[in-house]
Amino acid sequence: MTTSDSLRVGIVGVGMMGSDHARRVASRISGARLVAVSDPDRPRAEELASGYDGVSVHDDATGLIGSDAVDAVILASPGSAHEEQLLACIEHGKPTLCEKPLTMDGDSSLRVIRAERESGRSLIQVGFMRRFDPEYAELKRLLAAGALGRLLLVHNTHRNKAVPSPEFRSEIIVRDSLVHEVDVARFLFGEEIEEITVLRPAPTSLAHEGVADPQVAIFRMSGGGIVTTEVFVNCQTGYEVRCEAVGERGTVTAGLSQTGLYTTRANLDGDAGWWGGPVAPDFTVRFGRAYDLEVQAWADAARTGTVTGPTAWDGYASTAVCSAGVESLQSGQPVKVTLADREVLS
Ligand code: ISE
Repeated sequence: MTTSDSLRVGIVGVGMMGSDHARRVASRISGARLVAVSDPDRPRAEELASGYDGVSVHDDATGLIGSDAVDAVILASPGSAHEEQLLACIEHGKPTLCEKPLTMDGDSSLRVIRAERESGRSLIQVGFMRRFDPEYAELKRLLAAGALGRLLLVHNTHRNKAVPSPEFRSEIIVRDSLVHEVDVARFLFGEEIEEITVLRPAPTSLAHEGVADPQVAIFRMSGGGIVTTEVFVNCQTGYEVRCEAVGERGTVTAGLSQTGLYTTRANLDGDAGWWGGPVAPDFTVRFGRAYDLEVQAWADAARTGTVTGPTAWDGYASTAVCSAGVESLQSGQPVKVTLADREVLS
Protein backbone atom coordinates (compact mmCIF):
# COMPACT_ATOMS: atom_id res chain seq x y z
CA MET A 1 0.00 0.00 0.00
CA THR A 2 1.17 3.57 -0.54
CA THR A 3 1.30 5.99 2.36
CA SER A 4 -1.63 7.94 0.90
CA ASP A 5 -4.02 4.94 1.11
CA SER A 6 -5.97 4.60 4.31
CA LEU A 7 -5.44 1.43 6.29
CA ARG A 8 -8.56 -0.79 6.27
CA VAL A 9 -8.77 -2.17 9.80
CA GLY A 10 -10.67 -5.25 10.99
CA ILE A 11 -11.25 -5.90 14.71
CA VAL A 12 -11.51 -9.39 16.15
CA GLY A 13 -13.46 -9.39 19.42
CA VAL A 14 -15.80 -6.53 20.27
CA GLY A 15 -16.03 -6.75 24.05
CA MET A 16 -15.01 -3.78 26.19
CA MET A 17 -11.60 -3.25 24.58
CA GLY A 18 -12.54 -4.17 21.01
CA SER A 19 -15.53 -1.83 20.94
CA ASP A 20 -13.42 0.94 22.46
CA HIS A 21 -10.84 0.43 19.67
CA ALA A 22 -13.66 0.36 17.09
CA ARG A 23 -14.82 3.84 18.18
CA ARG A 24 -11.22 5.02 18.13
CA VAL A 25 -10.38 3.71 14.65
CA ALA A 26 -13.70 4.95 13.26
CA SER A 27 -13.36 8.46 14.65
CA ARG A 28 -9.94 9.45 15.92
CA ILE A 29 -7.18 7.65 14.01
CA SER A 30 -5.93 9.37 10.90
CA GLY A 31 -4.97 7.29 7.88
CA ALA A 32 -7.09 4.33 9.05
CA ARG A 33 -10.74 3.30 8.86
CA LEU A 34 -12.84 0.56 10.40
CA VAL A 35 -14.07 -1.91 7.77
CA ALA A 36 -14.82 -5.22 9.53
CA VAL A 37 -15.56 -6.83 12.89
CA SER A 38 -16.05 -10.36 14.18
CA ASP A 39 -17.07 -11.81 17.53
CA PRO A 40 -18.34 -15.21 18.68
CA ASP A 41 -21.38 -13.21 19.88
CA ARG A 42 -22.59 -12.29 16.38
CA PRO A 43 -25.50 -10.05 17.50
CA ARG A 44 -23.01 -8.01 19.53
CA ALA A 45 -20.79 -7.60 16.43
CA GLU A 46 -23.81 -6.68 14.30
CA GLU A 47 -24.97 -4.09 16.78
CA LEU A 48 -21.55 -2.47 16.82
CA ALA A 49 -21.24 -2.54 13.00
CA SER A 50 -24.66 -0.94 12.63
CA GLY A 51 -23.30 2.18 14.33
CA TYR A 52 -20.84 2.85 11.47
CA ASP A 53 -20.99 3.06 7.69
CA GLY A 54 -19.40 0.30 5.61
CA VAL A 55 -18.42 -2.11 8.41
CA SER A 56 -18.93 -5.78 7.53
CA VAL A 57 -19.50 -8.55 10.08
CA HIS A 58 -17.59 -11.81 9.73
CA ASP A 59 -18.68 -15.11 11.21
CA ASP A 60 -15.25 -15.87 12.55
CA ALA A 61 -11.80 -14.43 13.07
CA THR A 62 -10.26 -16.52 10.28
CA GLY A 63 -12.66 -15.10 7.70
CA LEU A 64 -11.92 -11.54 8.78
CA ILE A 65 -8.16 -12.05 8.84
CA GLY A 66 -8.16 -13.66 5.37
CA SER A 67 -10.46 -11.07 3.79
CA ASP A 68 -9.00 -9.06 0.88
CA ALA A 69 -10.97 -6.08 2.16
CA VAL A 70 -8.93 -5.97 5.40
CA ASP A 71 -5.36 -4.59 5.39
CA ALA A 72 -4.60 -4.84 9.11
CA VAL A 73 -6.07 -6.45 12.20
CA ILE A 74 -6.62 -5.56 15.85
CA LEU A 75 -6.94 -8.66 18.03
CA ALA A 76 -9.06 -7.85 21.07
CA SER A 77 -10.10 -11.45 21.66
CA PRO A 78 -9.21 -13.46 24.82
CA GLY A 79 -5.52 -14.36 25.13
CA SER A 80 -6.33 -18.07 24.73
CA ALA A 81 -7.42 -17.39 21.11
CA HIS A 82 -4.36 -15.35 20.16
CA GLU A 83 -1.90 -18.00 18.98
CA GLU A 84 -4.14 -19.35 16.22
CA GLN A 85 -5.28 -15.87 15.19
CA LEU A 86 -1.75 -14.44 15.16
CA LEU A 87 -0.50 -17.33 13.02
CA ALA A 88 -3.33 -16.60 10.56
CA CYS A 89 -2.42 -12.88 10.50
CA ILE A 90 1.21 -13.78 9.77
CA GLU A 91 0.20 -16.26 7.06
CA HIS A 92 -1.86 -13.53 5.36
CA GLY A 93 0.84 -10.88 5.89
CA LYS A 94 -1.49 -8.64 7.93
CA PRO A 95 0.01 -6.07 10.33
CA THR A 96 -1.55 -6.83 13.71
CA LEU A 97 -2.06 -4.98 16.97
CA CYS A 98 -2.54 -7.79 19.49
CA GLU A 99 -3.97 -6.97 22.91
CA LYS A 100 -1.96 -8.47 25.75
CA PRO A 101 -1.16 -11.18 26.64
CA LEU A 102 0.50 -12.21 23.36
CA THR A 103 -0.38 -15.85 24.15
CA MET A 104 -0.89 -17.88 27.30
CA ASP A 105 2.59 -19.41 27.65
CA GLY A 106 6.17 -19.05 26.50
CA ASP A 107 6.15 -21.96 24.03
CA SER A 108 3.14 -20.68 22.10
CA SER A 109 4.63 -17.15 22.05
CA LEU A 110 7.85 -18.61 20.62
CA ARG A 111 5.88 -20.32 17.85
CA VAL A 112 4.45 -16.91 16.95
CA ILE A 113 7.89 -15.25 16.96
CA ARG A 114 9.32 -17.99 14.74
CA ALA A 115 6.43 -17.73 12.27
CA GLU A 116 6.87 -13.95 12.11
CA ARG A 117 10.61 -14.31 11.51
CA GLU A 118 10.04 -16.92 8.80
CA SER A 119 7.62 -14.59 7.06
CA GLY A 120 10.50 -12.11 6.71
CA ARG A 121 8.32 -9.20 7.87
CA SER A 122 7.73 -7.39 11.15
CA LEU A 123 3.98 -7.62 11.62
CA ILE A 124 3.08 -7.77 15.31
CA GLN A 125 2.72 -4.99 17.87
CA VAL A 126 1.58 -5.95 21.37
CA GLY A 127 -0.94 -3.75 23.20
CA PHE A 128 1.17 -2.52 26.07
CA MET A 129 -0.46 0.91 26.17
CA ARG A 130 1.32 2.23 29.24
CA ARG A 131 4.37 2.89 27.02
CA PHE A 132 2.22 5.43 25.12
CA ASP A 133 0.73 7.17 28.16
CA PRO A 134 2.19 10.71 28.10
CA GLU A 135 3.38 10.47 31.73
CA TYR A 136 4.97 7.02 31.38
CA ALA A 137 6.59 8.16 28.12
CA GLU A 138 7.98 11.26 29.84
CA LEU A 139 9.24 9.15 32.74
CA LYS A 140 11.08 6.93 30.26
CA ARG A 141 12.49 9.99 28.48
CA LEU A 142 13.79 11.45 31.76
CA LEU A 143 15.46 8.16 32.64
CA ALA A 144 17.02 7.82 29.20
CA ALA A 145 18.32 11.41 29.44
CA GLY A 146 20.03 10.52 32.73
CA ALA A 147 17.93 13.00 34.75
CA LEU A 148 17.62 10.61 37.73
CA GLY A 149 21.02 8.96 37.43
CA ARG A 150 21.02 5.16 37.38
CA LEU A 151 17.60 3.58 37.93
CA LEU A 152 17.52 1.55 41.15
CA LEU A 153 13.91 0.73 41.98
CA VAL A 154 10.41 0.95 40.50
CA HIS A 155 7.21 0.80 42.58
CA ASN A 156 3.95 0.16 40.72
CA THR A 157 0.34 0.29 41.86
CA HIS A 158 -2.31 -1.38 39.66
CA ARG A 159 -5.87 -1.37 40.99
CA ASN A 160 -9.17 -2.17 39.28
CA LYS A 161 -12.51 -1.28 40.85
CA ALA A 162 -13.81 -4.86 40.53
CA VAL A 163 -13.72 -7.80 38.16
CA PRO A 164 -17.26 -9.10 37.63
CA SER A 165 -16.31 -12.48 36.17
CA PRO A 166 -15.72 -15.40 38.57
CA GLU A 167 -13.44 -16.76 35.77
CA PHE A 168 -10.89 -14.05 36.64
CA ARG A 169 -8.88 -16.39 38.89
CA SER A 170 -5.59 -15.75 40.71
CA GLU A 171 -3.48 -16.89 37.70
CA ILE A 172 -5.42 -14.59 35.37
CA ILE A 173 -4.57 -11.64 37.61
CA VAL A 174 -0.91 -12.45 36.90
CA ARG A 175 -1.29 -13.09 33.14
CA ASP A 176 -3.81 -10.37 32.33
CA SER A 177 -3.20 -7.59 34.86
CA LEU A 178 0.34 -7.90 36.28
CA VAL A 179 1.63 -8.45 32.72
CA HIS A 180 1.37 -4.67 32.18
CA GLU A 181 3.85 -3.97 34.97
CA VAL A 182 6.10 -6.75 33.68
CA ASP A 183 6.31 -4.75 30.47
CA VAL A 184 6.74 -1.45 32.33
CA ALA A 185 9.70 -2.89 34.25
CA ARG A 186 11.39 -4.15 31.05
CA PHE A 187 10.62 -0.86 29.28
CA LEU A 188 11.96 1.43 32.01
CA PHE A 189 15.06 -0.59 32.87
CA GLY A 190 15.75 -1.69 29.29
CA GLU A 191 16.62 -5.11 30.77
CA GLU A 192 15.02 -8.51 31.15
CA ILE A 193 13.49 -9.78 34.40
CA GLU A 194 15.61 -12.57 35.91
CA GLU A 195 13.47 -13.66 38.82
CA ILE A 196 9.90 -13.13 40.02
CA THR A 197 8.16 -13.65 43.35
CA VAL A 198 4.40 -13.27 43.68
CA LEU A 199 3.07 -13.05 47.25
CA ARG A 200 -0.51 -13.47 48.36
CA PRO A 201 -1.46 -11.28 51.32
CA ALA A 202 -4.66 -12.17 53.20
CA PRO A 203 -7.32 -11.67 50.48
CA THR A 204 -10.09 -9.11 50.45
CA SER A 205 -13.46 -10.61 51.34
CA LEU A 206 -14.82 -8.83 48.24
CA ALA A 207 -12.93 -11.06 45.76
CA HIS A 208 -14.55 -14.21 44.36
CA GLU A 209 -14.12 -17.29 46.57
CA GLY A 210 -10.55 -18.63 46.50
CA VAL A 211 -9.07 -15.77 44.46
CA ALA A 212 -5.75 -14.33 45.69
CA ASP A 213 -6.46 -10.61 45.54
CA PRO A 214 -4.50 -8.41 46.20
CA GLN A 215 -1.12 -9.77 45.10
CA VAL A 216 2.33 -8.28 45.57
CA ALA A 217 4.98 -9.06 42.96
CA ILE A 218 8.72 -8.53 43.19
CA PHE A 219 10.88 -8.63 40.05
CA ARG A 220 14.67 -8.82 40.09
CA MET A 221 16.06 -7.22 36.94
CA SER A 222 19.13 -8.59 35.16
CA GLY A 223 21.17 -5.58 36.29
CA GLY A 224 20.18 -6.08 39.95
CA GLY A 225 17.38 -3.47 40.18
CA ILE A 226 14.15 -4.36 42.00
CA VAL A 227 10.54 -3.67 40.97
CA THR A 228 7.60 -4.01 43.37
CA THR A 229 3.98 -4.11 42.19
CA GLU A 230 0.69 -4.21 44.04
CA VAL A 231 -2.10 -5.63 41.89
CA PHE A 232 -5.55 -5.35 43.46
CA VAL A 233 -8.40 -6.01 41.05
CA ASN A 234 -11.33 -5.65 43.48
CA CYS A 235 -10.27 -2.48 45.26
CA GLN A 236 -13.82 -1.00 45.02
CA THR A 237 -12.80 2.63 44.46
CA GLY A 238 -11.82 2.84 40.77
CA TYR A 239 -8.92 2.38 38.35
CA GLU A 240 -5.66 3.54 39.91
CA VAL A 241 -2.40 2.93 38.08
CA ARG A 242 0.82 4.61 39.16
CA CYS A 243 4.52 4.09 38.74
CA GLU A 244 7.31 5.58 40.81
CA ALA A 245 10.89 5.29 39.57
CA VAL A 246 13.69 5.73 42.09
CA GLY A 247 17.07 6.71 40.69
CA GLU A 248 20.41 7.58 42.25
CA ARG A 249 19.61 11.27 42.01
CA GLY A 250 15.84 11.58 42.27
CA THR A 251 12.41 10.05 41.82
CA VAL A 252 9.61 10.51 39.29
CA THR A 253 6.01 9.33 39.63
CA ALA A 254 3.61 8.80 36.73
CA GLY A 255 -0.13 8.53 37.33
CA LEU A 256 -0.75 10.90 40.24
CA SER A 257 -2.61 13.38 38.05
CA GLN A 258 -5.16 10.90 36.72
CA THR A 259 -7.98 12.40 38.74
CA GLY A 260 -8.61 15.42 36.50
CA LEU A 261 -9.99 18.47 38.30
CA TYR A 262 -9.00 19.13 41.88
CA THR A 263 -12.14 20.26 43.72
CA THR A 264 -13.17 21.38 47.17
CA ARG A 265 -16.74 20.88 48.33
CA ALA A 266 -18.88 21.87 51.25
CA ASN A 267 -20.07 18.88 53.24
CA LEU A 268 -23.83 19.20 53.66
CA ASP A 269 -23.97 16.54 56.40
CA GLY A 270 -21.33 17.87 58.75
CA ASP A 271 -19.13 20.84 59.40
CA ALA A 272 -15.96 19.83 57.56
CA GLY A 273 -15.67 20.19 53.73
CA TRP A 274 -14.07 17.73 51.27
CA TRP A 275 -11.18 18.07 48.83
CA GLY A 276 -10.29 15.80 45.96
CA GLY A 277 -11.62 14.65 42.61
CA PRO A 278 -12.92 11.59 40.79
CA VAL A 279 -10.96 8.36 40.30
CA ALA A 280 -11.08 6.98 36.73
CA PRO A 281 -13.66 4.16 36.62
CA ASP A 282 -11.70 1.86 34.30
CA PHE A 283 -8.78 1.50 31.90
CA THR A 284 -10.62 2.86 28.84
CA VAL A 285 -10.92 6.19 30.67
CA ARG A 286 -7.57 6.23 32.51
CA PHE A 287 -5.60 5.24 29.41
CA GLY A 288 -7.88 6.71 26.72
CA ARG A 289 -5.18 9.06 25.47
CA ALA A 290 -2.54 6.31 25.64
CA TYR A 291 -4.73 4.00 23.51
CA ASP A 292 -5.22 6.78 20.94
CA LEU A 293 -1.47 7.33 20.69
CA GLU A 294 -0.80 3.58 20.62
CA VAL A 295 -3.26 2.85 17.80
CA GLN A 296 -2.12 5.90 15.81
CA ALA A 297 1.53 4.80 16.09
CA TRP A 298 0.55 1.26 15.05
CA ALA A 299 -1.47 2.44 12.04
CA ASP A 300 1.28 4.84 10.90
CA ALA A 301 3.87 2.07 11.12
CA ALA A 302 1.59 -0.53 9.49
CA ARG A 303 1.10 1.71 6.47
CA THR A 304 4.86 1.71 5.92
CA GLY A 305 5.35 -1.98 6.71
CA THR A 306 7.11 -1.53 10.06
CA VAL A 307 6.46 -1.98 13.79
CA THR A 308 7.58 0.81 16.13
CA GLY A 309 5.81 -0.21 19.36
CA PRO A 310 6.30 -3.27 21.61
CA THR A 311 7.14 -6.30 19.48
CA ALA A 312 6.36 -10.02 19.57
CA TRP A 313 9.60 -10.43 21.55
CA ASP A 314 8.23 -8.08 24.22
CA GLY A 315 5.04 -10.14 24.21
CA TYR A 316 7.02 -13.40 24.56
CA ALA A 317 9.31 -12.12 27.33
CA SER A 318 6.38 -10.80 29.39
CA THR A 319 4.42 -14.03 28.91
CA ALA A 320 7.42 -16.08 30.07
CA VAL A 321 7.77 -13.88 33.18
CA CYS A 322 4.06 -14.33 33.93
CA SER A 323 4.33 -18.12 33.64
CA ALA A 324 7.12 -18.01 36.22
CA GLY A 325 4.91 -15.65 38.26
CA VAL A 326 2.06 -18.16 38.29
CA GLU A 327 4.52 -20.82 39.54
CA SER A 328 5.67 -18.47 42.28
CA LEU A 329 2.10 -17.62 43.26
CA GLN A 330 1.54 -21.34 43.83
CA SER A 331 4.79 -22.09 45.67
CA GLY A 332 5.34 -18.76 47.42
CA GLN A 333 8.99 -18.99 46.33
CA PRO A 334 11.06 -16.85 43.94
CA VAL A 335 11.16 -18.39 40.44
CA LYS A 336 13.90 -17.82 37.86
CA VAL A 337 12.83 -16.71 34.39
CA THR A 338 14.42 -18.54 31.49
CA LEU A 339 14.16 -16.90 28.07
CA ALA A 340 15.11 -18.30 24.66
CA ASP A 341 18.24 -16.81 23.12
CA ARG A 342 16.95 -13.87 21.14
CA GLU A 343 19.78 -13.90 18.61
CA VAL A 344 19.79 -17.60 17.73
CA LEU A 345 16.02 -18.03 17.80
CA SER A 346 15.05 -19.82 14.60
C1 ISE B 1 -7.40 -5.74 31.52
O1 ISE B 1 -7.37 -6.74 30.54
C2 ISE B 1 -6.41 -4.68 31.21
O2 ISE B 1 -5.63 -4.76 30.32
C3 ISE B 1 -6.35 -3.60 32.20
O3 ISE B 1 -5.41 -2.62 31.84
C4 ISE B 1 -6.00 -4.18 33.53
O4 ISE B 1 -5.99 -3.17 34.50
C5 ISE B 1 -7.01 -5.22 33.93
O5 ISE B 1 -6.69 -5.74 35.19
C6 ISE B 1 -7.05 -6.32 32.87
O6 ISE B 1 -8.02 -7.26 33.20
